[in-house]
Amino acid sequence: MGLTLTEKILKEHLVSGTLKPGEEISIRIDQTLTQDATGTMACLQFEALGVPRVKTELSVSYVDHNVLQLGFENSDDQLYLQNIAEKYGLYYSKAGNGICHSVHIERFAQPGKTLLGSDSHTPTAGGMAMIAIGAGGLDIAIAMGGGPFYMTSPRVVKVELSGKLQPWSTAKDVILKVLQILTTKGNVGSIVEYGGDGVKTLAVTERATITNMGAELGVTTSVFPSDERTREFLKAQGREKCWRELKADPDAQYDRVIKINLSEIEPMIALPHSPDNVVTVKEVEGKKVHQVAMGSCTNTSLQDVTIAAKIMKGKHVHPSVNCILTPGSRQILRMMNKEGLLQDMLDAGVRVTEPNCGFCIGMGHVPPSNSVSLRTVNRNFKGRCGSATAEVYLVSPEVAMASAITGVITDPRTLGEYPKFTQPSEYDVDDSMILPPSKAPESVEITRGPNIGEPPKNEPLPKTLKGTVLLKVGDKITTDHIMPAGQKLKYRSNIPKYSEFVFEPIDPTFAARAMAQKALGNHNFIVGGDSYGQGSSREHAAICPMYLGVKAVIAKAIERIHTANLINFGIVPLTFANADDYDKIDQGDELELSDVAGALKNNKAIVLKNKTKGTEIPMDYSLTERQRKIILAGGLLPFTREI
Ligand code: MIC
Ligand code: SF4
Repeated sequence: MGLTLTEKILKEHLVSGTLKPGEEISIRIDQTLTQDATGTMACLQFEALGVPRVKTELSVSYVDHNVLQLGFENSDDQLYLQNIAEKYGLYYSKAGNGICHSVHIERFAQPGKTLLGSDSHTPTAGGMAMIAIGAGGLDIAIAMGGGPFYMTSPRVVKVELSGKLQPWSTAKDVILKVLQILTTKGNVGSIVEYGGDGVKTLAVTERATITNMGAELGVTTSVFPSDERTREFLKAQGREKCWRELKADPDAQYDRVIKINLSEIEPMIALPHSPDNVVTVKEVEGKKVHQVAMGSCTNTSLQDVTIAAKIMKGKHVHPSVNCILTPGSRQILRMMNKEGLLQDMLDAGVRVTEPNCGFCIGMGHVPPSNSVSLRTVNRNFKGRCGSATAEVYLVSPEVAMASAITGVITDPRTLGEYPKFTQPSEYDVDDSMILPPSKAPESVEITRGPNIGEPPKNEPLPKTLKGTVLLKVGDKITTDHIMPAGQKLKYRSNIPKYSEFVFEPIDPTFAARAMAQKALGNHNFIVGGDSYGQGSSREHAAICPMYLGVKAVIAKAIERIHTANLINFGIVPLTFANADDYDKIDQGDELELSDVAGALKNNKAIVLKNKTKGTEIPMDYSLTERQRKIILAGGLLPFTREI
């Protein structure tokens, strides 16, 4: 039987286990990527491992999330990251050089390799035929130290593309269509593999838009084949020698096949507040918009910005709209400058910022209260933009620009002829803002500002857990709810301080209540609904609750990366054996998990006692032996030190 592309790459990297869906495997990691918001903790943890030099083929540390340097915290983090990179053998992409995923595709991604990144949009590099996976910072630290990455052998879903995109329909509309079909729920443990005749009509950067936002499906990653289009892109980046052809065997077997005819794709839009709340733009045309923001790792390729600038040329942003463009990388910004596209944007009244994550993560450009913001980003979770009442819609650059001109949601097909764009035969390469590691690492001193703390320590799991349900939440709680970013980002290296904001958007009293219970020696519980912990890979959504004494999360379903992070920090992730039992627990109830340590050790059933209601509730967990041992040890760091 033939192999899928996914199986081929995984097979080449398999360290342990067999490629049977659902089984635990571990794979060798060729490349790692970290960004500043998750990277400081990853590096602190890497230091704690005591490995003198990274053992991967390539590790890159990017600064892109928090570049404004509004206070010393931010600048201290950057200096620390730069020193660590110099000393331990990482490349360091300076603030201003661009968003990690955009720069990685341009300068480092390589067909057939594995990439582990401390950011949930790491799958962007799947557009370059990599198995690229998002994980918590501690997993990245271990991979940098040469350790394998443990994961569930995936089910492979094929998306078979036929036809060709029509003018004004884009790669963004394709992934929005896929999200409409697969939704953000129920895809844990799968990898989406693209194939079919339509693949060759898409450039690498268009593929990267699709794999990027594949993260919103909750899948492990998404991957495209490596073909002549891949070679063309690598050649234009001066990296043709990295190319190799890679595709699935014709008789490969898939767990599910979804067919999409690109010729039938229309401009799409995700309505507030979920990326899978997708309809056609036609259905919501005419709604007044207050802000249009183009940027993020999803949609600022050269193609995206060129078409956007051509749409804006000779036009002007509507007087009641605030229009922002944040290019994905310095390479793109420099090319926009040289090709006069920047001028067109500036003339049109577009506000252009330096390349970074920026507004995508609520760092500035917060829309007004109760307003409508049209964004080309990948997530529209409530509050992520920095305003709790604004409504964020996700669209392609084409829809964004058309709407910026008219001031209302606009189907771009009404603009007439589609601007021309030809993929460049040569990108303008200048790697001067990517610093190589030091040749004299012994002499590099690590500077640690006052905001840089230590990774917090945890005790082994107590035999029995007893305590209160400190918070009961509903479905689709994202890591943005658990551990808000935006202006709080600067505390990512300071766990005691950052912990003060756990669950702040839902219940600002949470942290104080948790600390009070912890001081009394009680264990804290969180109860959640479906898709608990979706979104960002930030391990802080586990580290900070750990710091606040949270010992177990009980939910209807917990997302993949968040589950892994909970395990990594010794928090027991449990699901209801019967989803309806969710209704049998209220906030404030006293719970007990007697001899949970023994049950985990022996892989035995766990029953939760609700002491307030006098009921017993059966729990489910699907944890491998290794994961159970990690939880018993109090987390991955103590576990790694034990072995
Ligand atoms: C995001 O898009 O939510 C982020 C910010 O890039 C996060 C990482 C983080 O929280 O630092 C992600 O996607 O993993
Ligand atoms: Fe940055 Fe936004 Fe991409 Fe996350 S989704 S890496 S915040 S641009």
